[in-house]
Amino acid sequence: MACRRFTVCVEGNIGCGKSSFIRHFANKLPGYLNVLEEPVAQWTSLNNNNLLGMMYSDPKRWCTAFQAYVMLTMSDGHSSSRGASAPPVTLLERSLHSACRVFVENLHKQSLMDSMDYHILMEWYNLWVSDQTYDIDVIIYLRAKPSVCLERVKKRNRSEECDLSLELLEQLHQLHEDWLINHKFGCPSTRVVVLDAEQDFDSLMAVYDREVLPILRDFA
Ligand code: TTP
Repeated sequence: MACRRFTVCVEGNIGCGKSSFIRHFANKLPGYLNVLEEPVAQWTSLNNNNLLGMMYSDPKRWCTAFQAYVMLTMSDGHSSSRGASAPPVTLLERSLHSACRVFVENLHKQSLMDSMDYHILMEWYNLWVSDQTYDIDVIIYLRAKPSVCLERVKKRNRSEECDLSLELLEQLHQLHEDWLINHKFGCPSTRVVVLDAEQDFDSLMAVYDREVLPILRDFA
């Protein structure tokens, strides 16, 4: 019989270090965690099309198709936390929630997404999240200044993000803050743990171990 397990989701701006966080714990607790990295590879190879790149090149034309596909791939991730054979804890990189509450909201706010498209995506979102499959037990918010995120984005040099601006990171930062700190929109979890993600890699991993391992092990 399908059953829900403990679900922890890591959120934060583009470039704040979610992937490093996820990989760190995947290596630390093998077998205990169902780790779901964000499916960026699917977004860059849909029927041999790089939909992420198309969205950055022409957002008005492609943002709705892109966000609809992101939501679909994210919903698969949430579903995999069900099932008797799943490990006890699922660690998700991002969620259906941030795809909507942050990215869809921002595209609409910046008049890049048409209002009709926005309302349709939101109706899908509301339908999905009425099911408890999409509930999150703990959100870990990796909080970093947009300027720090931009440095990291430049350093990793993902081709689709070559023109990514500080302005976009500031908009997305504000929406993460509104969502997770100021509670302006519904939050899918009653527990949000905010971690300063601005330090160097080794200091960060030490902080993450201290703050996050007890949360993950709590469920054993
Ligand atoms: P992120 O989900 O922020 O992943 P990341 O690889 O930047 O994370 P980190 O550096 O913290 O490890 O974004 C991945 C790319 O997908 C980025 O270019 C933003 C884009 N994106 C959207 O445009 N809309 C969305 O709904 C999501 C989830 C991502």
